[in-house]
Amino acid sequence: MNDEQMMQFALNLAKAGSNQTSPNPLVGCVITKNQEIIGFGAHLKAGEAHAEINALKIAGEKARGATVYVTLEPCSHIGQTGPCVEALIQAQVGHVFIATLDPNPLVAGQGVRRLKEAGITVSVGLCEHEARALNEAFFYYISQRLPYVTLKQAISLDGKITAEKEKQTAITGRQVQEDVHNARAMHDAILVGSNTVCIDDPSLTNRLGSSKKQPIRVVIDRAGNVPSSAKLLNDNVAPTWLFTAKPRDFASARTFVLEDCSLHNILRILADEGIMTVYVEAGCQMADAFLQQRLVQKMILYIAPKLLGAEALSMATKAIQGAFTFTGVEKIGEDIKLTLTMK
Ligand code: AOF
Ligand code: ZN
Repeated sequence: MNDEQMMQFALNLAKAGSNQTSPNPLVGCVITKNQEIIGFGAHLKAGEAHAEINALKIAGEKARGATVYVTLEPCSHIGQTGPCVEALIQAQVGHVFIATLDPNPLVAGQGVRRLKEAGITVSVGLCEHEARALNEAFFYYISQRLPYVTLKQAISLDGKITAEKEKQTAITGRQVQEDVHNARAMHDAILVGSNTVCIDDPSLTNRLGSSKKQPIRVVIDRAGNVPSSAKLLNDNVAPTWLFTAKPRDFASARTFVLEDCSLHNILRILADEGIMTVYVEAGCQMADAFLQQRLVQKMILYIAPKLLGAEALSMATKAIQGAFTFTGVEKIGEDIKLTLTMK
């Protein structure tokens, strides 16, 4: 296998940690000597060993003079685990291929510098595009100190999200529901506004997905409208965090009483709490606010083959042009799933 194939193998290994490393990135590592793989590893969970450490454990003494392929710049800081660069230097590896630099301000080029200082050959940029795509959410989170936000909406053929204000309209079918539950499991938090809780009384849990993972439920309730009887305050299936300007006290929810209840401030607090990805399942108003304030990185639209008509409500109050790029299209049951990223 050539260098690129080795790095591809490391990228595939990284995926072993999918949906379980947050707020850490997915990282894979392969160690070779004389064209033979002598070690490999992945980062599997925040707080646990980094990919390089797992790979070095397998390689042992053989790592001396070996070539290392790692999908992210090895860390140079002491976080929950020790610095990987020091472990690589100690193992006396000869050459390190790095797919992409780590934008974490604690690392950001320092890893490369330390390795070079120790006389190790370093090559950066092999399969960089794939490596960046793999950790899109992490890169956004670590550089912006904001969670990567995915906005989900179910719409009709004529782009409407509900037939009547303050009423829920069932739009898409059962298979979309399964897809949504799987998406919930892939995020750290689900976010809704108080209107959605008051009108739909949703559980916002993952009941139909293939994994058992339950994200945190975040409710923005500025005016303190959410009733204590709400399902998500009583079912104890997943943690519920409530952001409000009015002091409220729910035994079953973590309440953040804020003077500044702006979306940006709430997202900043979520990021500081280690929430890397947020799935917004809000109704008209909240979804529109996220879009108008450019706080969305990805949008998932489920389109149902029905028309709701001129009286129905559309998903944006004001025009937004040139902001999105289509990145995927898929048929799910009777409906269509469109994926878009923010430009
Ligand atoms: C690596 N290899 O496999 C990973 C890295 O708290 P810690 O010690 O786990 O550090 C987390 C940070 O380390 C994370 O934000 C990112 O910058 C880097 N992740 N680095 O060398 C790995 N997962
Ligand atoms: Zn590390």
